[in-house]
Amino acid sequence: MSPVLNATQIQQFKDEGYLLLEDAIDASQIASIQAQFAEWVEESKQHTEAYGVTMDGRPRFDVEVDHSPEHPALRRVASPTELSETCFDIVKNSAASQAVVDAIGPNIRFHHSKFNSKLPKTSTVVKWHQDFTFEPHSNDDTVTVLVFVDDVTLENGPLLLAPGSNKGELHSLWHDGVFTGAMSDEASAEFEKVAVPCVGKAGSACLMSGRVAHASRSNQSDTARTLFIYCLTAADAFPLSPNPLPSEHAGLLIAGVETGKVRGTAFEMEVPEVPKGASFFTQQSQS
Ligand SMILES: O=C(O)CCC(=O)C(=O)O
Repeated sequence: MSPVLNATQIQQFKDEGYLLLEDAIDASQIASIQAQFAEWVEESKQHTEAYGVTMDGRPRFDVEVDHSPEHPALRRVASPTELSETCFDIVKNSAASQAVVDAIGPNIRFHHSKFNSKLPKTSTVVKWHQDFTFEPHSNDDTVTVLVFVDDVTLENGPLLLAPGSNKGELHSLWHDGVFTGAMSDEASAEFEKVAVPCVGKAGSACLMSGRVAHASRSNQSDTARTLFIYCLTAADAFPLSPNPLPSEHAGLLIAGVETGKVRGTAFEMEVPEVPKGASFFTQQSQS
């Protein structure tokens, strides 16, 4: 595929730690994953707690505490590239993935994938964190791609980003000996002051540096906010801790070539806790 980012966009990604890309995914692929997600929501109505199983034995589908058949709150599907050809295809072949190649390529590897959903009027929130401190690598060329499966609006719990925080410190997710998956209240309050919402039409994608601080509030609107999220890394960024969302596709080269090299950047951080529950929402509920 030819490059999709120009030099200004690449610089913006480097400076601010994120970039919104419109029309990053084909309309037919979005329609397909909307239909797939709707089926999973129907299925979730038969469950009262996390269900299904992924390759490490943890549940694949996770529901919020306010989930019920009348008010479904399916909040997470783990490793959907194993379930959906369309998801796998988006990872291997989309303008969103090409943009990652443009930003940190040419050699790019798949790390993990998931859906995060906030169905209408559900309580799911994401506390302030950086992805890198959940999934450290030998260097920080790691990018999370958040595909908008629905239109994301100011009302339905958009991603909030702290521009430029990718250049700052790696904030601890450990507090009083507990891995809470969230930054301290003090750091979170500082990021709240500068938070920028990332909104756009279904089919857009937000590229987010693994180091940028982000969060999101609950969806109190009548429209769903579902994201298909996947993480890509430079091929020479080697994982330093177990994959929190292992899958049969982890480590797959999706662009470029194997170089047989590992590259390091200097940083210091605490080793994350491998999740025991269905998702990081369980870890964040401990803070
Ligand atoms: O679903 C969200 O709003 C946030 C997603 C997120 O925090 C992540 O992908 O790391």
